[in-house]
Amino acid sequence: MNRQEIDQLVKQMNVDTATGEVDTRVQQIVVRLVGDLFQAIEDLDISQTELWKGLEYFTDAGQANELGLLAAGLGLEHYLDLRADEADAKAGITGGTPRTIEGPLYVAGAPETVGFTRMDDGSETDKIPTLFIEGTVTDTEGNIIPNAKVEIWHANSLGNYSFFDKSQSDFNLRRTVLSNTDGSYTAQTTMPVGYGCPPEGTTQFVLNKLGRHGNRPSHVHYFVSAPGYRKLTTQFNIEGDKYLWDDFAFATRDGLVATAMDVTDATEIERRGVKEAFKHIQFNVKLVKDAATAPSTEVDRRRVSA
Ligand code: MBD
Ligand code: FE
Repeated sequence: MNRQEIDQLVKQMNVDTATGEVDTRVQQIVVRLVGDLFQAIEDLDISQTELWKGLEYFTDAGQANELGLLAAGLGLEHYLDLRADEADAKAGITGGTPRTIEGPLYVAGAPETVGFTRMDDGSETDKIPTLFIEGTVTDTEGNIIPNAKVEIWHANSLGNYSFFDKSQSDFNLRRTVLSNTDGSYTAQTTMPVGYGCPPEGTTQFVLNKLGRHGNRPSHVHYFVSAPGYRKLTTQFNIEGDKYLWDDFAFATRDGLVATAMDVTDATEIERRGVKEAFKHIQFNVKLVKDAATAPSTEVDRRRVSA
């Protein structure tokens, strides 16, 4: 079939058959996607068996709750970031910390403190270095933003995230810290290790078919929000990781690479109240003022709330 015949057929089956109330936006998207699928079947001569294997794949990926992971791995989530950047540029919005993907592993409801937070439950302090993350939240001109909500989450020494990894304590390595009156925040935690897709999972299954790995560099996620500012979804990725610029989720970006400095000075160790040398990362966040003309940065997606 040619495209005209395809579009005619899709319209006959999905538009002309309407007898009830129509959600015109959903109708528009369904008609387009079904037409594009039929076209791909034509162009690639996709067989019936291949089509059913594809649908079975989505069944399995959904049952495994891996569709969010698949969206990251196929670059869909990063593509949406690039589109959001483009929309911002068109609206004349510049500056501020770059955005990058949320990923599928956020959990709402983490414990909240002001200024300082201890993120780890202490179970890994003998295994991996302590990490102090410090930074300020400012506007794009450098004016401090007190009381900004800084939500931080990251993986443990095995690259696993609490809640999804039931062996970890509740909200381990997940915290909300409000910036101080001077705009600063400090998080004491443990060094994250890069995530790898479950090797027997549905996402890695398709990555294998593409000859791709499913690894992320060591990284730390952020949501940063404050009244009057655009919500920022971002991460820093840590210098020195072999996957820094080979991230299966394409989240590493210029301006989001952090260097973990070794701190060995005895007075610094004592001042921090830790026993040994530790790592230190500075991650300052610049928020962009909200404006009526600015595209929204709020994304409504299903998130776990524990
Ligand atoms: C992660 O930790 C992550 O950040 C993404 C994007 C996908 C899988 C695991
Ligand atoms: Fe992550």
